[in-house]
Amino acid sequence: MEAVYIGLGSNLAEPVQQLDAALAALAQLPSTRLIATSAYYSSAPLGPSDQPRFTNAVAHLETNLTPHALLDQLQAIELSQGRQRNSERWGPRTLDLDILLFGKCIINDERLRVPHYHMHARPFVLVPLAELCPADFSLADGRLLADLLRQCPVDPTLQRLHTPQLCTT
Ligand code: A4P
Ligand code: MG
Repeated sequence: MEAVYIGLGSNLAEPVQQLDAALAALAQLPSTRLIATSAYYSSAPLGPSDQPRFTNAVAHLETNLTPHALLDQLQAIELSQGRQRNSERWGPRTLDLDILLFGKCIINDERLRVPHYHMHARPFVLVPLAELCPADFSLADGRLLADLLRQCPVDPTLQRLHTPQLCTT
């Protein structure tokens, strides 16, 4: 089993409920266990500012799926929750599921970049991820999560919300 961390984000159609439903779906994935979830966090949108605030969280899974099979499953969950892909970069969405880390794998192909390419600069990813990881946790490329957190600009809009009930099977 590989330890995998998934970033969840939503800013449309009741974001908290979108994340609740997504966690329930992650808990049902084949050959996969939902181990833990971070608290939910609210923050101002990164990118176009004429869109609602985002709710974000990170989930820790263990899986026997391959990275690409997991991506297929995540995209199916996004679609089942009304995700519409359009051309606007960083635009609003009902649900975004990103593979942040997949064990110690480094992947760079046309479908997948892991570790996720923007995670090192995003407090709404690093802060919830750090809730789930030991203090000396390092990424596949050797960077320490604690160093990334220190170097990341502070987001004054980031607010911690509640911790969701863990919905394991
Ligand atoms: N892809 C490559 N690597 C990965 C990966 N590690 N995990 C590919 C998931 N997918 C990956 O994704 C486009 C393609 O990326 C996929 O087909 C997959 O093959 P997408 O979900 O269709 O597009 P996207 O989410 O719009 O792109 P991107 O770059 O992931 O968007 P971001 O960077 O997630 O930005 N502000 C706040 N506060 N909180 C947010 O969560 N999110 C965004 C979206 C903007 N502003 C935000 C937030
Ligand atoms: Mg995405």
